Amino acid sequence: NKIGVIFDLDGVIVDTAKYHFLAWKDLADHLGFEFTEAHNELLKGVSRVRSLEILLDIGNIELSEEKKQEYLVSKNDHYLEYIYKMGPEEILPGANELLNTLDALGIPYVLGSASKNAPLILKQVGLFNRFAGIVDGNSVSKAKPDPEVFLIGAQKLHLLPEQCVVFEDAIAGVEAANRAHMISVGIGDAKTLHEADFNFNSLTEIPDNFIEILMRK
Ligand code: B16
Ligand code: MG
Repeated sequence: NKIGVIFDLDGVIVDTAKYHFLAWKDLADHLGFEFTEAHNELLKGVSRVRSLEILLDIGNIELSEEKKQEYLVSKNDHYLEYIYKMGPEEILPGANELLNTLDALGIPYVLGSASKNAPLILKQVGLFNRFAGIVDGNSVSKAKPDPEVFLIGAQKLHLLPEQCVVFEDAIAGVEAANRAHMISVGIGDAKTLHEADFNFNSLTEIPDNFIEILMRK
């Protein structure tokens, strides 16, 4: 049977969460409150605007729209300083191997990320040209857990949602895939991502024949 794959970016292909953390923490420092790695978990898979709202809630801070816009820009500028230092060595273990397997089987794949920086990040790590399409934070009007990002991904794959397999590391992303009626594969803690159809701790733990088994379903 025909299938296609949609990959989340942060937490599946690369770990940019650590750079988001550094940039958000810097803003929290500036605003005078503590922002921890545990807090950062709440921002995974969430849009930039929503991330700022969550951060301000943590610090119990209210800002004008104008100030918020200013901080969104400065946070992203700071974040991009880290992104411009990224290279292919930052591709997460197992990702290249999985893409090679998909290529060998002739299975198309696209990106489905909340990040507006997704094309740049893929270029930095040398994967931009491998994807058949990119759906990112610039192409959607509704953020995950809304299924929009993955439904556009299915269109780019020329496949029905039921024929799409989504690799996700965030709860909101798994929920978006499920709401889109796609096959959801959770990458990370299985307890956290228990709503996924399949769970693996990392891409390296996916069995060699996993994709072929999905094709037979
Ligand atoms: P940006 P993903 C998400 O990427 C990140 O997990 C999330 O922490 C971030 O806020 C969001 O992208 C937006 O990123 O500020 O670059 O537009 O996991 O959906 O690939
Ligand atoms: Mg993610």
